[in-house]
Amino acid sequence: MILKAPFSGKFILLFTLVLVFITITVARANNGHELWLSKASPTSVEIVCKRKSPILSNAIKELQDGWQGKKGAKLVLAVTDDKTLKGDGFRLEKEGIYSRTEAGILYGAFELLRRQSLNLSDNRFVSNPSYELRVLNHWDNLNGSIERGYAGRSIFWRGEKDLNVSSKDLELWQQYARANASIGINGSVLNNVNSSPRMLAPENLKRVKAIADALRPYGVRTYLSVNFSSPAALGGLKTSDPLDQEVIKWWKNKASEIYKLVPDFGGFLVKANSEGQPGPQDFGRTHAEGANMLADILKPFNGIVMWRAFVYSSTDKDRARQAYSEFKPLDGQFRDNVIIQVKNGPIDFQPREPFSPLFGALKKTSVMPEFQVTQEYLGHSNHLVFLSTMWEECLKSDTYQEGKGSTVARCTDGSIFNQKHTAVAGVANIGLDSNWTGHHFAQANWYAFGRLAWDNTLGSEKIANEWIRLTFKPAKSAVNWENGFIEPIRKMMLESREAAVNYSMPLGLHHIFSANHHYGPGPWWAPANVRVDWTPPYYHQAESNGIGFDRTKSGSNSVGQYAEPLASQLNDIKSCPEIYLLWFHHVPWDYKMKSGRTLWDELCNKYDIGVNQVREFQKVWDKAEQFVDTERFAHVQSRLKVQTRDAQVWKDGCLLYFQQFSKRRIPYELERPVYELDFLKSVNPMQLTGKPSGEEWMK
Ligand code: GCW
Repeated sequence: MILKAPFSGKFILLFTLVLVFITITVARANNGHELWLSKASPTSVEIVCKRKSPILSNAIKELQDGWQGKKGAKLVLAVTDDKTLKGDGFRLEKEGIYSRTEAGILYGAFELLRRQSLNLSDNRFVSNPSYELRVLNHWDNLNGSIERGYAGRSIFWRGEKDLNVSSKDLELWQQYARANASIGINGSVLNNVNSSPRMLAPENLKRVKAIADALRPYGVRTYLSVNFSSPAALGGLKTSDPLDQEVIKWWKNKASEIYKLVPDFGGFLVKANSEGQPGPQDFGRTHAEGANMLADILKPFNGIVMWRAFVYSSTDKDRARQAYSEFKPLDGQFRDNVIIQVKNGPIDFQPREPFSPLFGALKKTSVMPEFQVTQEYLGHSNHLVFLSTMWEECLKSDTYQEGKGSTVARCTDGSIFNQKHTAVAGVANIGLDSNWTGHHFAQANWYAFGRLAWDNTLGSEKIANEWIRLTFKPAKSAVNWENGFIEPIRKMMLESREAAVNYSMPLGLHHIFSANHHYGPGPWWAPANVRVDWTPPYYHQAESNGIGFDRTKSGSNSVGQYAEPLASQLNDIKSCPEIYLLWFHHVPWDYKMKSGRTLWDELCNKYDIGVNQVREFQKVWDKAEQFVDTERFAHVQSRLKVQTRDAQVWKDGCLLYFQQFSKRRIPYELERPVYELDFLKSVNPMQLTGKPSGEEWMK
């Protein structure tokens, strides 16, 4: 088109302005889908790799697409039998990446690229994984919903009527596998531990095969959660008794069917005799008998059984004691391809729990920690909570089971006990939301889980630092990037879990949620038709003389499940760390805390500090506006508002409720409550300040 001279100047100017505007807006919009893997344009690199395989092709592709090192460098990728390397460990040398496994070379490639992005110069070292199996547990149901999922629907399932595998599915699964590989995760359990027997139906297994095929080129093995009564419920047998020959035959056939489709299938995850799930005890058999039956069947295929220790009955007087009571006597009875999967704490993924006493206590059995990446008890995907510090706290806790220094990490990674398999699991926080995890900062929890699974000695500060730098890239114009952005954001992340503890359950309080959504406060919540061990008063035990669960020797004696000298330390109110005080002790309201305050005043202070911490996070984030793309900025800003309101609700709800027992004033120097207790009791906290989780709520 030829423009007439008088208009052309203006037109071109306008056109250019519009173009610039669009470019800036598009460049500044970032939906977070790329996670920590956004790419800068690469320089050239020559890769020499004698072997050919899908995993190695991916390693080569990653290096070629992301190389930030010396232009034209030559890099060798080679599988070696170097004995200093363990499992998928790798060695980075100036001239190449070496590992005993192909997956190890892929991990080495990602590590090298990460170090290039972070401008780290020392790129010659050996890195061995802490755990052999680094597994995400998806609590995804076949109908596409996700139990305790807050980032949209399942990436794997959308109902049994729609099992067709689309090219979009394949693309997403591949992106998912790549993200996992970039942080060393090498296994995925594709479905909920509350498993439908239908999971093992042939139609569904066909889809499992398609998923496994998509994950395999990134070194991610596929596992399934199985329902223990599948032989009866799906197979039509009369029983699912693990010692019944027909039942054993049924499982054998099922296993061969699976391995025909997925030759490198990882194995089964089982939630048995827990929260209404069937299990061996239904037939008078033990957990060991149930687990061993499956283990024997999977053994010839090199499969494993991850058997959960998350069991408790409604009649026992202390839920915190039950997993230990059930499993400790079975130590030594499990096959070597059974791994007992133990939640980090003795109850259930609370904002803070002491470590589970099973760690280090099972000495002849493989034990794997289970962490929860999804924020069931930590504000769902509405709250910014960096969980790495919580997991680090658990991993570094000293169990004293084999003397000083027997940390949870060392008790589970093979350093102390000679376990055949070592493993760690994280309950995934991933869904169909375009940013994968609902909250942009929840991506950091996925990242942190992988990094800690690879190296359980890593510090959260290092992990946060890496994640921020890889996830947010400075605009060319950004000044003061380090002190204006990295530093305050890292500080906020590192503080965020303690903030969540402060505004929800400080000083060892736990499980004081309203109802089953596990979102807002409900220390009062105790409907007559609900099992008492699902109601908050069971856990906080508040009354006019004090508050807290007496688990000392004169109480439920859960302290007795810990090794000395820890047991005595926890048992004595003076030496019990205050962060666990109300977990282990029933404490008078006027008890003198280390700060010199009474327990009541201290509790008020903690809640108040928690609210103020989140208000501070809002300021930190607002100041970060100039450094972040508009889309992610607005998203996080909006959720911080929700978090602040929720923190206020937590503080007011808990303090006003507990005040009815303490009959003491909220210290005058603290901010006053803004809600009425009756009002908070009458509303659903999810509707009050939060929003439905998932992407739709931004619309
Ligand atoms: O945390 C509780 C959850 C249940 C979950 C269970 C478990 C999958 O409230 O939703 O079920 O733990 O870990 O099995």
